[in-house]
Amino acid sequence: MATGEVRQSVTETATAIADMEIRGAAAIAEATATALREQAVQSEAADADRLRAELRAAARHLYDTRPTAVSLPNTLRYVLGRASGEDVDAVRESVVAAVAEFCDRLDRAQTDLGTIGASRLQDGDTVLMHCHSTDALACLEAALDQGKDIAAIVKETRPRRQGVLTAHHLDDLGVDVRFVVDSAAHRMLAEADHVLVGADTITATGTVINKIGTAGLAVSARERDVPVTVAAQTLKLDPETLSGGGVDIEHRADAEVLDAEARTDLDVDIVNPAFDETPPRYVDAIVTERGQFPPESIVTLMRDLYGSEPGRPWEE
Ligand code: RI2
Repeated sequence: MATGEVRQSVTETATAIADMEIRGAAAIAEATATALREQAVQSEAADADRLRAELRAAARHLYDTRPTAVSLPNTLRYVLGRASGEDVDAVRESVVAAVAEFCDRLDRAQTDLGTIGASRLQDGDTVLMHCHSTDALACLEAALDQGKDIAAIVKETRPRRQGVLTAHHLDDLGVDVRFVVDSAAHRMLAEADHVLVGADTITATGTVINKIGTAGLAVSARERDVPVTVAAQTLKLDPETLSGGGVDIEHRADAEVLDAEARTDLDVDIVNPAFDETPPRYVDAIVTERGQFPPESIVTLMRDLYGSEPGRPWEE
């Protein structure tokens, strides 16, 4: 199919995801679903097969933006798997309905997960957070709603400093926040009762793929006897890892680490992996909307939800 038939709303969403104007696994999922709906609504396809081909092309375009967060391919699976019907209007309507249902489930999942995660936090606790995760924040917000007094230590999260977003969010909620540079994490763990982070992807072995710095934080937390909770709705479970597949870790631009001026006359390789892998033994619980699980047992839930052969309908 000619690229021109991928609607502008899809290419704009893809660019916004690649540039991280839209970021965070849940936000990427919602934007991806919405872009597929716009493709269906705006399409001038003459028949059902043509519209399905356009949707697959739009999905490929979105898929190619960021490689690590599995919420993106899981969203494509959800919507494309429901693009059914004999004629073009029926396919269009099925996509619109699927996206509405998907976005509703996304919101409910985060609310339900928040309530479950909040049960792990006690009145008076201090929570140490890394990066910016709406799933992790949902747990903290639910704990506040339950009347618990929770304080936070927020890590800056170099290079893109998403910790600033978390600090703003918590400050707006009236939480007592201490903001620290990443290298202060080990020291500050002495004053924390919990580490609470999100996830971009969870593998079948219970390995947590999250923003770079999570793995080191989790290892330090174990050394300090601070429990590590990962808040991740089931959209973050990667069914392709059920058959042993790995997760592609995104490497981003040098300029995120050092700006052009700092790089002048500097002949070094800058390495900028956006994510790292935390082994399951350093994680106490993965909190999902279906309950909280020891990481080693997440494989059962993954199989129940996705089956063992998830497929890639956008490649068909
Ligand atoms: P929610 C973010 O990645 C962070 O790693 C965060 O923990 C994760 O997405 C999940 O975000 P990035 O998009 O879905 O900033 O919990 O690279 O909002």
